[in-house]
Amino acid sequence: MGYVAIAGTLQGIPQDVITRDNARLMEAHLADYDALAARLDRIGLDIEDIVAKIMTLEVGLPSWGLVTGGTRFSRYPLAGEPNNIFEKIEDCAAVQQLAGLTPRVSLHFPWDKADDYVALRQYAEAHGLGFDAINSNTFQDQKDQKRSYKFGSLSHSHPSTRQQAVEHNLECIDIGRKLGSKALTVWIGDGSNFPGQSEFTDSLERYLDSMRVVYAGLPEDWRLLIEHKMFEPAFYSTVVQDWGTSILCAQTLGEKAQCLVDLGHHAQGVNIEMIVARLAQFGKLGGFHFNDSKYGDDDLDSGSINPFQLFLVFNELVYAEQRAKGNFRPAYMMDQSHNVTDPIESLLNSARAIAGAYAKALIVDRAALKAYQADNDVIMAHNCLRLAFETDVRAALAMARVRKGGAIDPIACYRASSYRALKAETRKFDPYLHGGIV
Ligand SMILES: [Mn+2]
Repeated sequence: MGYVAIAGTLQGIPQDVITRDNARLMEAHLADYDALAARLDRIGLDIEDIVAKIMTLEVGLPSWGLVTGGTRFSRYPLAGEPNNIFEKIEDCAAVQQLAGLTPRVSLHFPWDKADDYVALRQYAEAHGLGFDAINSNTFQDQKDQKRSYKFGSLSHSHPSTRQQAVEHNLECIDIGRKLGSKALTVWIGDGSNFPGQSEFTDSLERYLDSMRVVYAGLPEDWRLLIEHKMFEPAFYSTVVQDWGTSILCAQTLGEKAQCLVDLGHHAQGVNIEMIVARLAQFGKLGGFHFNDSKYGDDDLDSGSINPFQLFLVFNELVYAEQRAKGNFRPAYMMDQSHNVTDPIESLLNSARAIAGAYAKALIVDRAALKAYQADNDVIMAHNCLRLAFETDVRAALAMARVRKGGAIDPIACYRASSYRALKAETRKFDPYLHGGIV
């Protein structure tokens, strides 16, 4: 294989590139850090505590997000993009090296199928990576598949199609066990395009019957994450359309079943942070798919459209974390489609946006907020959140990255490494090959 072993790990971005780029920026970074430390000190916070917390944040990378995405119109692939799961792992390792908070990869089957999962696990571990939730796929037909998912999968009207979809999910669990994963995420495209096409109640009943079999196949320490989505590909009704149906299903199935919130899967104007609070309050917040959107399920980079919403989501997560006293570990993952950017650069930006929202939520003065709320001092309660949101926390994020061996400016460092251009020399490239989510 074409990788070079450095200090026991296989590095995609040469260490000397990171060291050189950090040296170039270090003086300004330390000045910014000291200024932020002084600012936080004035409101009774120790910047070291904040940095230590940021360093605990872990967000999974989506294997399908390393390849250029596309729309139903077209896809414009990038020279040097990965062609298989091993090359995707290499790119994930580059993101992890620079960003320092993405130590796991979330796989999607059958897209990421490999001949030898023991070898895949060793390859990932050699790159300093583990595996997050496994995603099943019963929203597409695969070559040589016996029954079509055109009219649904786990909720299909025909028992043989449901059985096929159940078996695929059980196979995903089996693969996940070999890889050291601890969760299965199930999103189905099942629904209807026309009133009268299917019975809402019957199709949900069939879905639950199928999911009971999948649930029974879970190892003891696994979770089953149910991902809801309001519409698309079905445009009239969707079987698991919102968090209400999701939590009902999770409660029906049992303790290991929890809800996964994808930020792009809600109606415009829905208060997503409130959904997060509700799911956390009742112990059913299992995980996240971070992304951003302007119109629908746009899968844009986290924090690129509505960073205030991302902050408000983390404000609820931090509150839930504090209430739960250590018993709160939702699986944080990204789910994005990078159509016009280099996927690695988008993932680096997203990692920074997610960590930034978390850091800002950490510096909310919760005691003051509670007091303002109790006094119905609306402006000051609101300003309590605004003050945290408007604080520039970039120096704290950079310090967390540097202490993990990462970059002060991840994208500048990535570009300095010429990583993509070097990959373009060795990876095969077919501009007409369609892959990823299109
Ligand atoms: Mn998703």
